[in-house]
Amino acid sequence: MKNFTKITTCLLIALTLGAMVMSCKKDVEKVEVTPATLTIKVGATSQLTATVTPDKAEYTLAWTSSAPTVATVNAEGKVTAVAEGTATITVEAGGKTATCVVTVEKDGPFVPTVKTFIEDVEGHPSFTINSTVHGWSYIDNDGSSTYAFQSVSFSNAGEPMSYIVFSPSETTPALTFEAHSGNKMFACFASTPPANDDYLITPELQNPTSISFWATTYTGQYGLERMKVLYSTTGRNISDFTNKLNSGNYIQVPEGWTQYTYELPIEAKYVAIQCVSDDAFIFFVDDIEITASAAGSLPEKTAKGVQYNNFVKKPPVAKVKK
Ligand SMILES: [Ca+2]
Ligand SMILES: [Ca+2]
Repeated sequence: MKNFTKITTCLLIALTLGAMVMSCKKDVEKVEVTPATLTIKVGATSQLTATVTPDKAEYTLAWTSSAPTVATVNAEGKVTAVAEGTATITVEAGGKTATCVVTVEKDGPFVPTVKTFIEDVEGHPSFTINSTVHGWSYIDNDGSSTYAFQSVSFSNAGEPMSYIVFSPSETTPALTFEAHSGNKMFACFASTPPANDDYLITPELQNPTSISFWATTYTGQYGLERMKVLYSTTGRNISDFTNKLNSGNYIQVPEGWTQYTYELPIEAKYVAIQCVSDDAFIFFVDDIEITASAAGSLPEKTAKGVQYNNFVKKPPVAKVKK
C-alpha cells in the first residue's frame, strides 16, 4: 500500500510537471521580417531576419519565394538574386506570415559571389572596344589609331583602343585562326606609333590568391608582343599600378597560346595586363582565371565547361594602316 501511494504520488507530480511545461508553450502572435523591402543586383545575396513574438512561442520558420526565377530564399532566410524583376519573400511561423519585397536590378557594379572567376570573353559583344561586361576596365594611354588587316574588315578596325573583343570567325571574310576558348578573346592591336600603352584591368578583387591567363602573339612577322602584369592595392589609375608581377621590364609573348600564372597578395585590388608592344601587330589574351581565398570575393564564374582550342598557326594576314 505504501509503495502504491509512492507510485501514485510520483505519477501525479510527473503529470503536473508535464501540464506546466505544456502551459508554457505559447502560440505565435506575430512575425516580422527585416528588411521589409530589399533591392539587390543579379548574383548578390542578402540575409533576411525574422522576429517572432512572443519570445516563448514554439514555431518553425518556413521561407518561400513568389518568383524563384527572380530571387530564391534558403531555409535560413538568405536571398539570392537570380534575374531582373520583383519577388515577394514570405516567412511563415505558427500560421502567421510576414513578407519582404525584393527588387532585383540587372545593371550596376558587378557583385562577387564565388571563389573562382574565369573570363573566357564569350559573354562580351563582338568587336566592342574596351567592353565593360563583368566589370572590366581599360586605359588607352597611347591614344593612337591602330593597325588593321589587309583585305579583312571588322567593326571598329583601325580605331583608337585599348583592347577590343575580337572574334575571328565574324570578320569579313572570316579569319581561320582560333581564340584560346570558344570564338572570342581580348585583342590589343598595334598602335600606329607611338608604342602601345594599353591596360586591361580586372574587376575589383577581394582576397585574391592568384591570376592566370593565356596570351599569344598573332604573328612574329613584326616582332613579338610585349606585356607587363601589374597590380594596384588602391585605385585604377596608371599611378596606382605600382606593383609589377612579371620579372624584367616586360615579357615577350611567343607565337602560340602560353599560360601565365602569378600569385597575388591578398591586398591586391586590381590586376592590369599592360600591352607595351612597339609596332608589332596583335596581342591576344583569353581565359583569365582569378582565384580568391574566400567565397564572396569574386565575380561569378562566367565560363561553363571551357573547351580549349589548340593553337594552329595559319599564314598571318598582313597589317595595314587604315
Ligand atoms: Ca592604344
Ligand atoms: Ca574565349
